[in-house]
Amino acid sequence: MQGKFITFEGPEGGGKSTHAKELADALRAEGKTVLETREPGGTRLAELIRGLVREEREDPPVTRSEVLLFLASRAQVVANAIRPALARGEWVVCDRFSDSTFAYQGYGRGIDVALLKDLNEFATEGLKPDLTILLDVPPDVSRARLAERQCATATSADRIESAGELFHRRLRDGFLELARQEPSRFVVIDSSGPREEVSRGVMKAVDRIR
Ligand code: Z5A
Repeated sequence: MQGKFITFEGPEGGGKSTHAKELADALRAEGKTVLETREPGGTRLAELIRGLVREEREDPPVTRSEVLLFLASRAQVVANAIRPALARGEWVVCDRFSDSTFAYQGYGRGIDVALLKDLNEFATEGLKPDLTILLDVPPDVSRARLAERQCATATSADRIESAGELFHRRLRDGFLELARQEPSRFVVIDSSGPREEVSRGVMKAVDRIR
């Protein structure tokens, strides 16, 4: 039996990592085998690519390289981790996936979204999530949560987090547009409210694919 594939998407600070982990733990508590992974990353080579795209550097990737790096990371994690887990009948919970490319590099950076969808089809060999949970937060909430975290962990914003206000508005609108285009795959949850409420929304969304 083929497993189930769930992705978390949305702007930074929406709680994707928090809720992906919580969901994976809840599914394990039900006795399911769960692969918890993330993008970019999820395999050794893909984690190396993650470092390349996120760090501040003197020669940052131009937008076209950025696209290809994210897609290279995705091709690795799909072929070497996600597809094998699904074939074993496991549940896969992934923190970001294809919709992040459409939102960040497409709506955010201005690359043609239709072209990105074709390139993504090549990288994933057409793999699509059974369910995508979009944790939606407005840019001011996103900024406040990131600032709080940076303060608590004494870190600074990475290369993508530091993009300007307009970029972050286009990004959020882009995610919402993607959700409007595929209502049967997406569930949009307002993630600016209390954590427990978001958790309940996530579990309700997952009931759709059980
Ligand atoms: N990227 C791309 O451009 N193209 C692509 O194709 C892909 C990715 C796949 C990955 O960074 C970067 O790569 C990302 C997109 C780009 N750009 N940036 N920047 P990442 O994976 O390291 O970071 P992220 O995905 O943006 O995650 P994040 O910043 O860690 O946010 P999050 O995972 O959504 O949130 P969190 O870590 O669970 O929570 C953030 C904080 O808010 C934390 O302190 C929580 O305790 C708090 N939190 C969470 N929920 C709540 C609620 N409900 N109330 C109050 N506080 C909360």
